Amino acid sequence: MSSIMIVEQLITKAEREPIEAESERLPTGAETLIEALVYEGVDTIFGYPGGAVLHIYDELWRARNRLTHYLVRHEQGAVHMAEGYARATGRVGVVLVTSGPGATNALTGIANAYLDSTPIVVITGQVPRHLIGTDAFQEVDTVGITRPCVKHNYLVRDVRDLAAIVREAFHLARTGRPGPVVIDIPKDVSAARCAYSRLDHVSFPFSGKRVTPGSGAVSRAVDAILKSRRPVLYVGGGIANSAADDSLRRFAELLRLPVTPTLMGLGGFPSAHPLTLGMLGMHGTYAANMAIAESDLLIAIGVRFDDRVTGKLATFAPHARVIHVDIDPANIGKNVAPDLAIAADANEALVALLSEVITRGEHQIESSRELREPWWDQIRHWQQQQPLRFSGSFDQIKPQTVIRELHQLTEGKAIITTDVGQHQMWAAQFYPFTRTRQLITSGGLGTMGFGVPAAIGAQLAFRDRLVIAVVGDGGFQMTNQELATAVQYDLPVKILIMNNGYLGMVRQWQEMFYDRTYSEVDLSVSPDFVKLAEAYGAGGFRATRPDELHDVLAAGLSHQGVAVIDIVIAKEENVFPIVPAGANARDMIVQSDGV
Ligand SMILES: Cc1ncc(C[n+]2csc(CCOP(=O)(O)OP(=O)(O)O)c2C)c(N)n1
Repeated sequence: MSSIMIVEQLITKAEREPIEAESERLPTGAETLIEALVYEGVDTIFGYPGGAVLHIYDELWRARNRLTHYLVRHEQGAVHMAEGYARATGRVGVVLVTSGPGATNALTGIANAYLDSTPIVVITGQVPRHLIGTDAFQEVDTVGITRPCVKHNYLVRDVRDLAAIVREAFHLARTGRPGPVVIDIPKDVSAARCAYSRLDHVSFPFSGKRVTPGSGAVSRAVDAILKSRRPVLYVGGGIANSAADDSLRRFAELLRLPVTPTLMGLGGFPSAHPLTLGMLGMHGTYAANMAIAESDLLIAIGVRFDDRVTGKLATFAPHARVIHVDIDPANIGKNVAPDLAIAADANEALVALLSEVITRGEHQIESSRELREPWWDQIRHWQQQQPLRFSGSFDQIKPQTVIRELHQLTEGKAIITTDVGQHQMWAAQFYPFTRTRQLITSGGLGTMGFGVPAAIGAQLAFRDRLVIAVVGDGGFQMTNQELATAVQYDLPVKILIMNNGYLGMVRQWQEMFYDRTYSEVDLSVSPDFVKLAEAYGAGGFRATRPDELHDVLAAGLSHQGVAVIDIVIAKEENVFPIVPAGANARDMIVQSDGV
């Protein structure tokens, strides 16, 4: 937040023109907002109307040929759709909701976007200025309640600031470490008239400035990397955000460095590449976690040392020196103090590292590779010793099989969104993602209910691609009303419910760490998901036996419209490996009895 505050103080406001409130010829705040959005290239808005945004909705109707509004069924869905759209495309997702409950319903999505560095702009209505602070109908302090989970937010007090604020908001959302920006517009401001500022005249002192890596730091990093015997490249969501996947692959291949992605980093490095160790962290692979535990040098790029990755910080990578590359200086040293920090865009840093390595010459590169041959022997040993595995079953559908089957049927090409829970981890482990923006999941906040609306947003961006939401029976019931949105706009998402009749991930923890006391995790009373799908006008499919799985999945995936595929899986299957919360990699539990 701190760097943004500085930006705010230095931002040059748009040239203001005198208010002429009486003049009917001048545009209203609502019109100004629409023009400013169009100027930013926005053609898609997810939203839900209400009293405080009626002027804006009225104007939106007139602008419907230029801006398409998608009416959701709950404001949380609107924000997740905007996130899905932004994560699939790299563009800024846009949301419009009303004051009070509209804003509070949007809050979960805003926090989700903040933790996953997703660029969105959320426009909220507010009560008229003279009623602010009076506990007026549908009044909440939106700026106050969103402050801790936005990159920046605004209460627009003067219609003359509106155009400049919109420009600034988009700039902030998409630059540096991307994130959510909220613009709160009182109803009377959206009605007030003024000549809007010439949008192309708004300037930002930092807009042309790129955060480039310092050559001294790059050179020291290359020294350390070339000399290291047990290095690991630990990469996260920053790879997708800075389109650094090509540079990352070239860098890893040149020095033959092992790579482990976080959940958010999956796809940033091809999952089937011989240099990948698979995901690290709580449900990471044995090889990835052991490599971190034994590493002498962590090259951390676009990551934030999240506790689901590090476990107990004091024992995380105990022998490693750390190089941390991050575009957000506030992220560096937040959890782990690095030995060397490079505050820069991940791609620029990788390009600089790559060219520095090349200048060192063939000989140094070759001897550095040779230095690490024993390290690769050790890694291959771990991989053979404990690969990701699970036992098959003749009478129950195993969730890991479902994901493998899904991978085969989609030829590994689908965009996959997920909810949060066991199914999310199985998708991460068993669907080999090959490119950035292919997996869209709620990593930081861990928001159940994310998967379905995020899939709708991604499908809207790519109408011809196969977009599949892999969800649990719990999370699905948090946002399944958005089936109506998908059907209304003919967005043919496929929803794969991994139905275990439980809040599976919580049940697993209760089984493993609370003596099998299954407290309040039973979801055996749930709707018939096939009938529910049909009630919404979607296709409904169900498999309960292993011999049905292939055909049911294939039929559901090739269904023309929206489809819900209910797969009844083994109820008490667990996700392995697991590093218990707060433990370290060496405490990893790799399999359960009988598996
Ligand atoms: C909104 C929200 N509430 C609670 C949780 C805590 N939580 C994490 S996983 C989980 C269980 C999810 O169950 P389900 O959606 O059925 O997926 P499964 O784990 O069975 O695959 C819960 C309750 C959460 N992540 N998000």
